[in-house]
Amino acid sequence: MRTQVAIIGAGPAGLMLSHLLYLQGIESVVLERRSRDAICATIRAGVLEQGTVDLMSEAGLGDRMRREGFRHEGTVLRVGGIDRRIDFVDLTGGRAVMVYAQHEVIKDLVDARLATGGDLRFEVANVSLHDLASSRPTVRYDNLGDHGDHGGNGDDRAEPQTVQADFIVGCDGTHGVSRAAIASQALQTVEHRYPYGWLGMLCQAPPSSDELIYALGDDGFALVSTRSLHVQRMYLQCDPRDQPGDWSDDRIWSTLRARLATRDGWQPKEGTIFDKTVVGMRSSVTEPMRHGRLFLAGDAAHVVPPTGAKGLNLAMSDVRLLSRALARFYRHHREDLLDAYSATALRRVWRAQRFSWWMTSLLHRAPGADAFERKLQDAELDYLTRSRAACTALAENYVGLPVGPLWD
Ligand code: FAS
Ligand code: PHB
Repeated sequence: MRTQVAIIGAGPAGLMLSHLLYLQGIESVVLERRSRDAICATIRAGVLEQGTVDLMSEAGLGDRMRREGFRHEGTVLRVGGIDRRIDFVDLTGGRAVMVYAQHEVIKDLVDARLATGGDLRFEVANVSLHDLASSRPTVRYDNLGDHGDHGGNGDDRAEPQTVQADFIVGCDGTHGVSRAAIASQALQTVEHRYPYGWLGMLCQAPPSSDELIYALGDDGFALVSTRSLHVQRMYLQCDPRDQPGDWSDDRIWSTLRARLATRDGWQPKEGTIFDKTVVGMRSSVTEPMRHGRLFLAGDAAHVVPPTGAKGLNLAMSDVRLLSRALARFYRHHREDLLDAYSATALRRVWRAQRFSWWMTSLLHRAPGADAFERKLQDAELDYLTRSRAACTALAENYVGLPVGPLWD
């Protein structure tokens, strides 16, 4: 079977790329190892930066996001029980963020792709990439699912399949096969691990706040986010080796109350916790993001700690760039943007890495930090909460640096 672009992975990167290529009249096949239900139920990110909101709208995917998402024009930093509001709109000339869960974005993208005849193949296995240096790279895989009703080619034989493409794009996340298909000597991966993780939970409760609260208490970080008027998302710093079972509901709520306490007695609105996960924290970047006819996008190429809410948004900015480059290739037979993709994407990736590392280091208590490091952290927080310039730097990175000549 032949196509123009073979995409590995139906996460935000793979699905948005497939949709953007469709809008440019470029055909693609998306190969996903999990089921449609599984990817639509994966609880992950929650914040769309301005550029992602604009991309969703421009791509005709913004209706439900605008109806069911929450535009947040600022956020609250709570340090030592004292609040400092970061006013995004004032500090960035009108830019803001949208709180709209990643799995909702996935649902919108899957619906849009299937409604426009997109070739999404779920529950594939044993994906392998071949002939990446040639002009006819191929992907081999086994069908495990029934593709008859998932917009595939209706061929649900359980035998090895081969897709020949002009290009392959690895959107298969941090544990995918695409990056591994590139010889290690052709890549450089740098990584930084943090000495803490996040316990994330979902609970049935009303919102505790109109805006997100990023809090630093004496013993660590806490974050109050939201999913709807009835489901709330909260996180707290934990040991990266913790398991969800190490955190009883009582322990979660007592820790959140302590880290979010203010002098006027503020407390989170509690409710039934129905989902708990522990995620480790690391920063990782693989360079270059291209090898012959294979391109990498999203978590397949880079991972950031979730504090700055950049992971999903970086995936979207990668595929916005790549879709434009592929469109220029097919429309004008020019490869200049394809040749520039890796360097251009990596400039934005490293800006997001820097911001995510800075926000994470600032708002977590590092075990083993010495007295000087603690004092330095307090001084940085004190400067941030008193300086408009420092607040502007946080705001412009959090809402997302504008896309365009100035920044790319
Ligand atoms: P994804 O990992 O989302 O998607 C990759 C897809 O490829 C998956 O569907 C996978 O099943 C598929 N795949 C993998 N291997 C394959 C193979 N061999 N063959 C076929 N398919 C394959 N970011 C934030 O901004 N805020 C957060 O709060 C946040 N929380 C997170 C919590 C967790 C537990 C994790 C793991 C990540 C979190 N992230 C968060 C980051 C996350 O949102 C990613 O940045 C985002 O999903 C990146 O999207 P993709 O690059 O599409 O990768
Ligand atoms: C979320 O709502 O999942 C969320 C919000 C802000 C972050 C990270 C995660 O920085």
